[in-house]
Formats: sequence, structure tokens, C-alpha cells
Amino acid sequence: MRLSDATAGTLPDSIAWGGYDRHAQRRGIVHLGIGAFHRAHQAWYTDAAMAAGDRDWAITGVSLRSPQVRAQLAPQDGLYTVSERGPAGEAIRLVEAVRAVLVAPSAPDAVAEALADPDTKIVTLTVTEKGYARRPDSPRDPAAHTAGPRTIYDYLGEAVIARHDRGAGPLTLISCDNLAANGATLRAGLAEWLDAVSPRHRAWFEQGWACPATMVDRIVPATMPADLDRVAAATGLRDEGAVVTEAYAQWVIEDRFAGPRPRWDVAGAQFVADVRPFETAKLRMLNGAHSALACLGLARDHRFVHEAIADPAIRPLVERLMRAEAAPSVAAAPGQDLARYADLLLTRFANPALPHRLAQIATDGSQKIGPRWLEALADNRAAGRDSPATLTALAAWTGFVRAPGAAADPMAETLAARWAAAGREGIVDALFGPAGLFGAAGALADAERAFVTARLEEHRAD
Ligand code: CS2
Repeated sequence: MRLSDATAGTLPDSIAWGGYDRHAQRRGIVHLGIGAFHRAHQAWYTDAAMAAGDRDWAITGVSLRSPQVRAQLAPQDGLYTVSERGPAGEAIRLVEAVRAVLVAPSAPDAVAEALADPDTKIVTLTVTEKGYARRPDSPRDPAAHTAGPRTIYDYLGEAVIARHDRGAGPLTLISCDNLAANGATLRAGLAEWLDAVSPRHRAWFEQGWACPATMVDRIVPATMPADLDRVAAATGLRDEGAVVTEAYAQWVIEDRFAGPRPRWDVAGAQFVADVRPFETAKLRMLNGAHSALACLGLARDHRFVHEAIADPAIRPLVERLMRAEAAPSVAAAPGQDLARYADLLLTRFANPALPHRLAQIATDGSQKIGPRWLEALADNRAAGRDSPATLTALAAWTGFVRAPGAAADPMAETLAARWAAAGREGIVDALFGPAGLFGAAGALADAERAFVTARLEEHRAD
């Protein structure tokens, strides 16, 4: 039997749930990019807020491409479970916050309507790093900004126009992706779109809308068929939308909202004046270590994070990257203890109850190395600090992307072509030289490029 409103009453007492009247809630949030991470993070926080008595924050989830999540959740009335797995055991919660899932390419009008609805107060986004790319050419040509596959800026720009014209009020837009200055990045992209497409709406956007920065954190591996079987065994119901995660969750949000906000803090979210120290620490220490584990671990035939972090040939390097290279590059907030943060991350990575595939983390590397490694390298260089562990990870990544099929990446073909043209002696210059693919911001110093090239030679497989 499938999980749904009609069957949820049969769930055993061991499954936690909020018990609020979900159908009495208005839809206050639209989420763009409803993958596993959103379900285990922002929707989970929102569900906790409504369970604590907050009202009218039901979520309309939007898939920007695939119909898969709708197929999972629509027959279940939006219900799904979150399983938290740690060394001490498992806790399962029913999440009731998602009310509908729309697939944008097949229901663009319904998405536009949800975004323009006066009940909607907040839009959250998990669209991955590459989802923030702007259409680069012809900044003055409106057609260039709306051609091709629709971007987040098309949906949100049209929402600005529609809400202005129908007097629906401004929104708070919350990027929940792993980018440095994610709120400012979203804001700048949308302002540019409005400038080109409807300049008269830009001032209203600039004045009333809010794009707070956030740091989001929870490890959520892709759900596997065996996970679904395990949830069915524990709950007695089939849940095709189940997500599996760790007990840990963190959400730090810049306290800058255009209107009301849910009491996400009842589940531990923090509203702060400045997110940067948390965001930089998380990107460079957690995500930076993750990407290093992925490249170094896959090269040594590991499959999962907990295996790679247990490998004595990898662990010291990842510890050095976190503690001696990433941490010193972070301007910590008062009371923020980065040494303890590193300890916690090592414990989380070692969690054997939550197998997290290295291959999943290795996807989209070209979009990840900037905020995770290159920005830390630049800060350390400016401060006169060496970064051998980060450069070793960069060498492993450079070797990894030689084959175009190594991992899904929007730049896979470009990287393989650079490799073919430049060869082992020239690839580091082609990527990280002054005129390299990663531009001036991603350029390494001469000695750093020599170091990375030497590491490539060491790992030479052919
Ligand atoms: C990971 C992140 O896949 C990746 O690139 O580094 O998804 C990571 O698990 C999350 O950011 C943890 O909060």
C-alpha cells in the first residue's frame, strides 16, 4: 500500500509527525528544484515550524526539468518520510509540508500562477551551482535574455512583473545552493534580467524584494532502491518519495525578509546579520573536503565517503585541507570554533550508516572547485600561506576530468578538449594559467602550477 493522506493514519507510533491540519494551510512557499536535498532540509524545517503552530507555509514544489519527483509525490498527496540514520540507529519522520509538485516544462502557467499568488511570500531554490548561470551575450537585447531553455531568471523575472502588475507584494527569494554570496548572486542575475527585459520593474524589485544569503547543510545521498524497501519495512507503506539523511542539520539565514518568515528556528535554524563566516567555513571545509574525498577516493577505487575518509593515504591530506588551509582562510565570527567544526565534519564523514557515493559528489566539479578550493587558494596566497593539500586535490581533479565521461559536468567536453590540446605538460596552464579556462580569479601562481603539474606526473597512470 502506498503512503498518502488516506493511508497515513496506519503508520506505526514509531514514526514521528506534526499532526497539524495540513489541508487548512495556505501555500506560502514555492520551491524551485524539489530534489532530495529540499525534502530533507527546507521542507523538513518548514514542517517543524507548522508542527509548532506556525501557519500557512505549505509548499508548492517545482521541478524545473524532470517529472520524476511529481511521479513520486503526487500519488502520495505530497507526503513522504525523512529517515535520519546515524551510528546509534534510525529515526523516521513524516513530512506534511509539501502540498503539490509542478513540472515546469509541462505546466509553465501553473508555476507562474503559484509565483504570482498573493499567498506566496517566499521562494526557496535548490537548482545547483550551474542553475545560476546567466545568458551571457547581448546584455541589451531582451530576446537574448529569454531565448533557449528557461532559466530561474525567466521564472522569477516574470514573477516580479506579474506581482507588480497585480499588486501582490514583493517576495523573499532564498537561494539554498552551495555558492559564495548566493543571495547576492541571485539578486544580481535577476536585476540584469529585468534591466534587459522590463527595466521599469527593476526599481520595484530593488526596493522591496529580499534575497538573503544562506548557508545550508545536511548530507543527503541520493535515495537507493534498498532505502525504499527499508522504509516500507519500517512503516508498512510504500514511499517512493522517501529521503535518507543524517541526524545533523544546519541552516543559517541572513535576517533580511521582504515579509513574514516561518519559525524555522524552532528546528534550529539561525537568523543572523552576517552569514559569510558560516557560509565560507561550510563551503571550504565541508564541501572542499567532500570534493577532495571524491577525486582522491575515486582514484583509489573507493565508492563512499566513509571509506575514503578511513583511508590512511587520504585522511591526513583532507584533515590538512580543512584545518591548515581552509580554516585559516575563513574570517571566523566571534565564538565560531573552526577546530571543533573540523572534528564534527570528520565524524559526519565517517558515518557508516549513511553511504554517500563519491561519484555523486564528483558531478559538476567545474562548478564546485571555485567556491570550494580556488577562492581559498587565492586568500591563502594573498596572506602568504601555502596550500599543498588543496593543490594536491586540484591535481587529482585535473586528472579526473581528462576523460569526458568521468562525471556529469556542464564543462566535461570543454575540459576533455583542453586536455587533448594541451597534454599533461600544458593542461594546468590551460586551466589555471593567467589566460586559463578559470579566468583571472581562478589563476594559480607559477609555483602552484608547477606543484600541480608535478602531482599530475606522480599520479600518471599511462
Ligand atoms: C556535496 C554536497 O554533492 C556535493 O557536492 O558536497 O551536496 C554536500 O553533501 C552538502 O552541501 C552538505 O550540506
